[in-house]
Amino acid sequence: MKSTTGRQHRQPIPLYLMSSSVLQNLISQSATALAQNGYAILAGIYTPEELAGLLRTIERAETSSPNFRRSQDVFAIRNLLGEIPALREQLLTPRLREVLSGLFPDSQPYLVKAIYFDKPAGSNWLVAWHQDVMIRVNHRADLPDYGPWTSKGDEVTVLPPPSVLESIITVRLHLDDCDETNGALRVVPGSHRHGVIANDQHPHYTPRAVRCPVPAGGLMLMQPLTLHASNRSTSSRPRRVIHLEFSAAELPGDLQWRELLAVTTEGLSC
Ligand SMILES: O=C(O)CCC(=O)C(=O)O
Repeated sequence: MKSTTGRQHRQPIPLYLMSSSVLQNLISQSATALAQNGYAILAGIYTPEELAGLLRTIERAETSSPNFRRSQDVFAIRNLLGEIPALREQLLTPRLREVLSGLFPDSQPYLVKAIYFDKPAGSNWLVAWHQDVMIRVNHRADLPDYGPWTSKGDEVTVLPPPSVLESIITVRLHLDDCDETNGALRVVPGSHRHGVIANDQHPHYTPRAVRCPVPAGGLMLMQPLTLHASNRSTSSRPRRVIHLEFSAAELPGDLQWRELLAVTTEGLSC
């Protein structure tokens, strides 16, 4: 496409068309940015065909389980890879493997949580400032540095010690182009370095917030302790995201991540 000045407009080349060494270099820069700022964006990791395949699998899923929660303003699928096992192989593309190797250079990460969020066009769903501080585990246990605990049905969550929260990297795969009109996350750069921040302290941090637009097929990487929020949608486009959390941390005793899947050569498996 030519601009009015006659200069050629170049679309950035998606990472899925670049050589492995370029990809590795960009992943390494993103890992550094993630450690420093608590977030980073990697565009062009999934091809349009891969995204279409993921969406087809999600759309065909049987939705009767209580983990599928649909309202006018949001459709969420909790325990996504437990509910739709076909996604386990589809998600773990060679490029996602490269991303994980770059983010966890010295250890083998596990998938510890997966959620699908569809914020439909015009959705009123907004998410207030928060950090993701609770982890989902298999049962309650009397452990130093773990707590408070919450239980609802068979769902048990706990606030773990900081080392566990710091071990988690969130990888949000965007299935649609996402900008400020359809619910791009806002984050406070560097807030992950301040531990758990009390709600009444959030206003000291949020004036420094930045917005994180991500093109379809791109990843937003985030530390769970990064303060984040998202707005209502004023767009006619949906914002569909697969939210994955990875960690290489072992939990103590027989406490275990509730959704634990190993990253293997076949995909993500029990
Ligand atoms: O997807 C969103 O807009 C918000 C999700 C979120 O904040 C979270 O999963 O912690």
